[in-house]
Amino acid sequence: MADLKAKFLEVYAVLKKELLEDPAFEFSDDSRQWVERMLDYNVPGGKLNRGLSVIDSYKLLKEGKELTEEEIFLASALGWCIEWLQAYFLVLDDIMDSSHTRRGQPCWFRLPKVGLIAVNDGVLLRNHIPRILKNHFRGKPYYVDLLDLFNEVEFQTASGQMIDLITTLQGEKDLSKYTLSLHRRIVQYKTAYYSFYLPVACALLMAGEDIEHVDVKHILVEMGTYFQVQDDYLDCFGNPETIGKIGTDIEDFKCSWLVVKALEICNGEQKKLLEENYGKPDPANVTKVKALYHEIDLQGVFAEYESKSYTKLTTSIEAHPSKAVQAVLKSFLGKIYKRQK
Ligand code: GPP
Ligand code: MG
Ligand code: MG
Ligand code: MG
Repeated sequence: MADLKAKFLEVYAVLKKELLEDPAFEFSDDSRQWVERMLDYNVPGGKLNRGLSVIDSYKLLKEGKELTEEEIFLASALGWCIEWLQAYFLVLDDIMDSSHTRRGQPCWFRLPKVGLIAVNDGVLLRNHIPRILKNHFRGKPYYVDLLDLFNEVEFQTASGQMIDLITTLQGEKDLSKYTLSLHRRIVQYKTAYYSFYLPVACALLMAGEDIEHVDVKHILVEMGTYFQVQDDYLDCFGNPETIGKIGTDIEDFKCSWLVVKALEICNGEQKKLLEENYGKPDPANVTKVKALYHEIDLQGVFAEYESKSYTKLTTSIEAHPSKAVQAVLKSFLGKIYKRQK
């Protein structure tokens, strides 16, 4: 595994070098330095779970056959395309969420020399993906399907992000619309498709399998939903040192799983406290919301949700007809169950 990660990181260096020598643009020293710094700051510093999953999944689909160097390279390149997509989303998401830190460092747009140049950097990161695909997959029979897959998933994510944002609109701060079904809709689109379906779909395309035929979308979307519930939980209860970011969901009036559950449990008085304090930037308001979350034991509610989700997902996985696909899904679930970051 350590070996695989080292190889994966070597591929990053190759892809970066190609992008910095892209013949479609005449780089000056300044512009090349900017892009290099921007990539190093935003692309490789995460857990790399999504990217590594492509190689992992491809291997499992090949059922133990030794992968060639070329296969490892290509699966890694696809993995990096997902990491690029993630970097693009996060650079922009942090602006939209007014976040301060990411992966243990200031958000890119918070750097004094960067600011709103980060918006264009996001656009550049997004444009790097088809360039990587063109450089390495143009001759492959699944090239068009890959482009189509990335486009579809990006559209779904941006649409999910839109509903995440418009539900918090100022002047319409109304907690009564925050239900589990709204939450599910938001997280399915903003997180599950690109984080869970996309890596497996990439591996399936590379292995020459028909994505629709294999029927894994449903389980992966369920897993992605569980993953975003964890993200919502960690936003409030996680250790910022470990998760590398400071939560902003309460200040941002987000339709987080925590507030949805709190609304289900609260009595009238507690609901009033929530209405008065949720979605305000003042730390005093945030503290009151957090104290209420503790009072109603949301940690316990989450622990129960977590173990129930695990059982449900395991049952769905075991019902899948292919042992190889089961192995892919179990490996995924194993990586995120009870995660602390
Ligand atoms: C995660 O939401 C969702 C995304 C990163 C998708 C962003 C999509 C765009 C089109 C920009 P989040 O805000 O809860 O993530 P985090 O907690 O990591 O900030
Ligand atoms: Mg965010
Ligand atoms: Mg967000
Ligand atoms: Mg979050």
